[in-house]
Amino acid sequence: MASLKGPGEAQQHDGSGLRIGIVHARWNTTIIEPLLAGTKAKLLASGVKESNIIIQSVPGSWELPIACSKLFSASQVQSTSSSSLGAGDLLGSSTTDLTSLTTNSTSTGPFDAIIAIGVLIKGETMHFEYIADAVSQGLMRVQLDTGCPLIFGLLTVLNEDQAKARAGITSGSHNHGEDWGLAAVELGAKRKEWA
Ligand code: DLZ
Repeated sequence: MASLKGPGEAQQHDGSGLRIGIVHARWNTTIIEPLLAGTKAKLLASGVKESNIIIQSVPGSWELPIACSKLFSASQVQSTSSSSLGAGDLLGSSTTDLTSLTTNSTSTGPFDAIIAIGVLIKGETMHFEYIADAVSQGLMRVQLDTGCPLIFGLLTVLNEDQAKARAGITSGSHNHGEDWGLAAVELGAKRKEWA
């Protein structure tokens, strides 16, 4: 029986003309890694070219809103930027920094969607609540300010088991990164229709 949860059946969207940015945090790397892999797998399966997937990393989830904002601006501005967020993604090939975004990248032009990926695991203090709230609000603000769909790939979980169950690591569990990849393609394609 189909699960109550999840985005439901959606029509397939063609990602072949899309340019997608991914910004991921490095905190909780063992969870981030499969989420990133699941995201990328669905982008590629939807026809997004590998050269059109640009991956950036930041230390933690707190940095996701500013990085998404800067990544989008850099993709719009064709002049050379001297800033760098210190890239170093977990999957290798398409990692870039903001300088190469406008100079060396195999694809250019503004992103059709950006996916922000982070994993916040609740600890003993109020840290989790503050970061979860601020990052959620920040990502929504970037999305509305830029008009670029920003996919919310932020897990806010109470413990490591919950995180693993959402990264497809535990047996029978679903990798939420796959949903984020599909959402980016759907919103990227719709954004072109809405333009
Ligand atoms: C400091 C911190 C803590 C305690 N926990 C997490 C977490 O569970 N997930 C995450 O993505 N980042 C965490 N961070 C790091 C902050 O997001 C941020 O990178 C630092 O406070 C530096 O600004």
